[in-house]
Amino acid sequence: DPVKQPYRTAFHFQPPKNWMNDPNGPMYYKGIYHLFYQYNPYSAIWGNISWGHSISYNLVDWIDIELAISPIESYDINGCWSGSATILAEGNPAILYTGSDFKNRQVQNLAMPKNVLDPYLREWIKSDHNPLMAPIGVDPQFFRDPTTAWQGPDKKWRVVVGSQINGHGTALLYQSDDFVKWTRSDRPLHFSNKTGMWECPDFYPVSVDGVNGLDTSVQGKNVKHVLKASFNDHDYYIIGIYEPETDRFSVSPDFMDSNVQLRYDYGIFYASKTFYDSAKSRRILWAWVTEADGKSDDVDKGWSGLQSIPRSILLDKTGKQLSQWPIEEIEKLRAKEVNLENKVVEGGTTFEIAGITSSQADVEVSFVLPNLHDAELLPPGLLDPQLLCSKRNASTEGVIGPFGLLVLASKDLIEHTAVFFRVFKGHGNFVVLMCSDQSRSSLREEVDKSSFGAFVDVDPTDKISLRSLIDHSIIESFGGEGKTCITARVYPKLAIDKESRLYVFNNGTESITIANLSAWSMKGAQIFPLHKRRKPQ
Ligand code: DQQ
Repeated sequence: DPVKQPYRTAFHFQPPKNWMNDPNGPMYYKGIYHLFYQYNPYSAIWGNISWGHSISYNLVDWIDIELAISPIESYDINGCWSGSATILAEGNPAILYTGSDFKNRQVQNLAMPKNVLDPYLREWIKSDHNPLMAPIGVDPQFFRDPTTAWQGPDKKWRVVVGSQINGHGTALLYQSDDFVKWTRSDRPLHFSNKTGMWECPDFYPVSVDGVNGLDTSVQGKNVKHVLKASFNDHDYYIIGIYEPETDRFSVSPDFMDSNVQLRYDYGIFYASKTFYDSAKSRRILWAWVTEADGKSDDVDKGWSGLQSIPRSILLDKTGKQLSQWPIEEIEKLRAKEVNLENKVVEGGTTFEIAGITSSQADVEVSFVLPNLHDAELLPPGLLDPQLLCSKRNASTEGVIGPFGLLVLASKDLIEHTAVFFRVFKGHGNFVVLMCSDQSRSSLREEVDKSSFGAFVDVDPTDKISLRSLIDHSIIESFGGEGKTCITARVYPKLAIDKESRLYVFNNGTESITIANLSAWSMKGAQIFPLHKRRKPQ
């Protein structure tokens, strides 16, 4: 009932009810996409962690099927925690996951499909050899989340397990000939004394000059490698060169090295995982998007947690960062469209984009800016973009901006979330700030309304683009064609369903021009358990 469940999403993946966290073991197998996820089958709070399982032909519509892995063995009785799938050399999938064992120690386990001919992969058999990796010489509380494995030129499998050594983030490296007997390398793949424990590491190649994603074992000249780790509530990544002969991974800058921390997303986005989609030669990123509402509200609404829209991920042309874009399949949900072209938005004005279902929408807009010579100076001492976004929020007048969208807005704008840009003069260059300002997103008090922000590495004398996917209680925004992404959760009281509106605003003194704006109503994806599928007509 949409009236009782104003925050349930229409095209973001969520199970029918209960708690969900990390995406696990995403893969493409025999024409079907699989998504597993950390799931509590009994309630809307974390616990009894099992692997939920959903399958899809298009990454948009999902059939939720039976649990794939449940905590019933001595080596996973306290939870079947995160892990990854690997397609083995003969084409069969295998899952490595963390078990919290009968003594609450973290161990790594293997599960294989009962029947590799079943494209749904409904039943999974845990290996008789479990646990395959025990926390010997590592703290048993900090030993989890195996990656997808890759093969070196010596045909040995390698896998990384997240850990901490002396309190610092570590990617432990294991090797195996047969995927069952694993030996830890003396040297971890990577270590950083500037962070704590690394959860859900991910390690994969990206192409330096191509437009395709790469399978996890690809190595070579035109390839760089990405290491992602989840810590401090965020997913950070570094880019480097991996030598499979020596298993050395060299990076510059390292995690926390420079004042620009690379993150997949500067909003709410955690414990992410990528996989290689061999059907479309792309690498796809999934992440858990938590609630920003009180725990008791989660229990009342009966569910907690979303998955992001799957994103195609590539090395950006600069080679210095990644860029992300919602998978093209999501565009099949676009329905009614409204368009604008070459529209001047004068300073201090706001206008509505009417005619679409604004609570469930996809908006793409590109802005052309005026001469930037009067742009404000980057305020000294305010170099942290998130802080800058909360100190100079959407209602703080500027020169070039703030300009952008007001989404999930009530008629009188009492409630709205502002997704916007501001352009500053830096040291000999212009600096583009992107913000998602939730401070006025809801009249409800208990909601976390922190602002998010990050810089966008684009030239503002060119166009600046923004895309926002709006789905009732989530706004995923992509600035500069996916160079900077910000995901927010919001819980409006007034701006729900048909009461929700979309506006463009410019709170700078200078006019800006909308080169193009397209906004679409989005149809709902079909996300159902198997027994609730609609019969074909
Ligand atoms: N969630 C899992 C762990 C992982 C954490 C447990 C990250 O395996 O480290 O549900 O959100």
